[in-house]
Amino acid sequence: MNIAANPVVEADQTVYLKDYQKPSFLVDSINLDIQVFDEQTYVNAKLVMQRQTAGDLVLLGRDLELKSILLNGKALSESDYTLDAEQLVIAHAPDQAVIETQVVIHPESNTQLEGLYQAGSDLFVTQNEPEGFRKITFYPDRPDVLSVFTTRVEADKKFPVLLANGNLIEAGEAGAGRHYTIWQDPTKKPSYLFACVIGDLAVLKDRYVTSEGRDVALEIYAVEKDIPKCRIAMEALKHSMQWDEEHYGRPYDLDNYMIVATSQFNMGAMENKGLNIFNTSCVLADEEFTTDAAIMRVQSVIAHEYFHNWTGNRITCRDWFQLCLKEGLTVFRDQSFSEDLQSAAVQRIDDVAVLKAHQFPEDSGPLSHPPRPDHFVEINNFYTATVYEKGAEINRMMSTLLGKEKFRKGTDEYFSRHDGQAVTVEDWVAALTAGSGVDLSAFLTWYNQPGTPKLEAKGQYDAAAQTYRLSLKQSLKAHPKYPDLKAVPIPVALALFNAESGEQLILNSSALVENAVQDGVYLFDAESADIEFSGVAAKPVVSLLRNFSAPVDLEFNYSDEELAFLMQHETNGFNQWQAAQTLLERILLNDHAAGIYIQAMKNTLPELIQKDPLLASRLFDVPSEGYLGSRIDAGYSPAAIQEKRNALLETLARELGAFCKETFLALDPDLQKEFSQAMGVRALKNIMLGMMARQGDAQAFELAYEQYQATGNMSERLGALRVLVWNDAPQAQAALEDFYARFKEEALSLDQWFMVQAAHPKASAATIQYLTAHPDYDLTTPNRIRAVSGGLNANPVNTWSFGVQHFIGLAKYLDEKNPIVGSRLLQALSRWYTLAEPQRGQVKAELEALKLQVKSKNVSETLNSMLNV
Ligand code: B3K
Ligand code: ZN
Repeated sequence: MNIAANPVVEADQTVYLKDYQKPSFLVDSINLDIQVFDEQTYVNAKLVMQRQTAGDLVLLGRDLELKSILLNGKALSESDYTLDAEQLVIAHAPDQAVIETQVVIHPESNTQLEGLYQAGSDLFVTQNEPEGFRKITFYPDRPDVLSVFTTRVEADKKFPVLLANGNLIEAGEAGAGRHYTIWQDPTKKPSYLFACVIGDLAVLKDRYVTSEGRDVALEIYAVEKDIPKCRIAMEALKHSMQWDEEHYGRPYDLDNYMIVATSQFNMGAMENKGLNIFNTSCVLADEEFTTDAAIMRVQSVIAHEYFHNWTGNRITCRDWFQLCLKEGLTVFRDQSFSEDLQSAAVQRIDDVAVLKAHQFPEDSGPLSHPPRPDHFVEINNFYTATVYEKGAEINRMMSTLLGKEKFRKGTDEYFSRHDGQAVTVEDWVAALTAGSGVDLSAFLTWYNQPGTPKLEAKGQYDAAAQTYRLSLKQSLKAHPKYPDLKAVPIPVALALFNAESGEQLILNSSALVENAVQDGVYLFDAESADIEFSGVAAKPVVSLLRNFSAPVDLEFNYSDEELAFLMQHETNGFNQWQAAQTLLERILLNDHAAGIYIQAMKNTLPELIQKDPLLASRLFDVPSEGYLGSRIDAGYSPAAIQEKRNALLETLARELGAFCKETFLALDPDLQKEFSQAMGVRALKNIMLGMMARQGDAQAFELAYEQYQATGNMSERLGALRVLVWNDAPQAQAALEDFYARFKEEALSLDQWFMVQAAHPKASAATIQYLTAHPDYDLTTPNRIRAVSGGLNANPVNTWSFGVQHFIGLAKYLDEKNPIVGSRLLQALSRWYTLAEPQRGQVKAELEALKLQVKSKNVSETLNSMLNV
């Protein structure tokens, strides 16, 4: 009857936070009947609705073929409602309205991976956050409409697994070789948390008994051959359940928890109530097939989605502007969980490295937005580093300020006030304030304005008075859309050290939150302030922003010697690493000499390698070319940065070469008891191999090839493969062929084969052409696209030459096929305006030409913002 056409981009489709209005109708219950056939799927829905405020009854729907609609049992004709590409509106609906619709949808040809879609020949899954449910049926598809879902799923018996959220209440035959199940979810939830799965999958089962005595059935579904790779995820799930009970007092609330793995997924995973759907990359973990980093990521994403059960599902967002309410808090929770799994310092280092490499550049460029944006065109474009990672930092700051106990009182208050509700960032901060007894309302400013604050600090020692004075100043770069930027509260964690002995001093200052202690925090909430420390017998070395206590850009004129001192004596591992990073950045961007860093490494490493090999490995992190580029706002030359960085790597290899070889030969990951330690040893050995190869050690390639062949561990195998391939070793081709033969049936491992070649520093347009024309390259699988594009983007010199065509071509293709992924990948070019001419003008012209060709809201909005500099 009616086919809603593809949405057309109109002049202004901007949605504003200030325009929020309550929905006029709520949904008490929904009964869904989903019948999947090869060529189409029938969806029948019955919504029991009640008026809440005056206004039309609005049902959102996209790409739905409407077969029939009934209101309170009476069929409606086309004149009874208005229907366009986005919604069906019934004016003057009665206060009690039972709506029954029948629609036809086409998951078998849904390439956007949103709504219900076919993911390979044996599987159908859903992805409904943020606005996918409207592609399944007509519904008030917004997070502030919570309802009880009962779902019947029917399909051919070639799909033995039929899942939906909640409890299985019925299953049976449906005739003609078909069967069905009926599921009821007792918890009221918004439609973005609805999920169903139809497929041929095997299952790994386990159980967990909650602190309340609830016996929960745990199930992870994957293709048969991947079931052994689900064990680490299962352990992580049980661990997460226990962790949330211990740290937040939150037990699980249903009788089952299911996870389904699919290789076709736009992002990492999705927290649908009781039925998570995961990208295989975030659930399959096995040392033979996946790297240590991937194993850590699996554990953290499992925890993240599980933690959403309370922060996101039981308490959800009132509207999508509040996305960071659930994401920022849940990321903070999963980061804290991961700090318990490995070296806590390294977890913090890795989290901050992501923040600095992605969020800081985002916040200083044309895609900058507040953690809680106040307008958008396409909400899918706002699943950003700012919403997630900066959002997490805001929560971390409040938790640092409150300390464990008060923060817990605050979160307890939040859960008891708002369980079952759809709320705002203001509600969260108010509950934390009420529970802890500490006014946190000033932190709302962090949520509402964009930009990374600059924190300038100066220190002055007065020998006669034995005082040390620290002067602080904060500022934000002017932003055209936010003229009214305010000072934000910045918790500054700090320490003073005796410059001679390296010992940490007791802090004496009435200004500190924690006074007369070794570990102090100062809450800096003005535009400028001075703090004085008394009883300081000699000029100290100060360490600022310990553990990265606030997401700010710190400027303090440390001498290189002081940074080297902190590398050796700081007891906070994060600041130890940060000191090394600052030193390296100065060497690379300001031409400082490398000698001090090298000496500090020689002094620090022998002991640290024994104590925390993972942290030791991170001290070798030389800031990436991409990160260095992001520190330059104009006249950026990727080639000049590459040259400098290579020169530094040569120097390091020369100066540390002997030490590296010795360490490589002495270390054995199999002698380590803890996973974190073994992972550190593997990381160190791979770095050492790289150094030896760069130094031209004749034995390096042999040792790498030996490691490649002898190991059964993916981190070791891939580490060796990288050294061989990136240095064009004689064994490189043989190793690549071997890797392909070994792993051609293992999609995640094969992604690494693509990535390693795309990330070759000397990759060319021909390399990318070869990879994207390879029979295993697959434009319907985001993981594979990301493997090549991400690899290519590891070398900015390549990104900004032949890479431009690659990313523009992809954006053009994905604009129609999968705009969520297309928009995301295009952001690789978002810092085009910082390039030196003529590159700047060339890329700009390409982007402007692209703008005339794209149609999706996703890609158009991103392009418009990118070009608006
Ligand atoms: N909430 C989902 C993200 C959905 C993204 C939609 N484009 C995963 C997560 O953050 O847990
Ligand atoms: Zn999340």
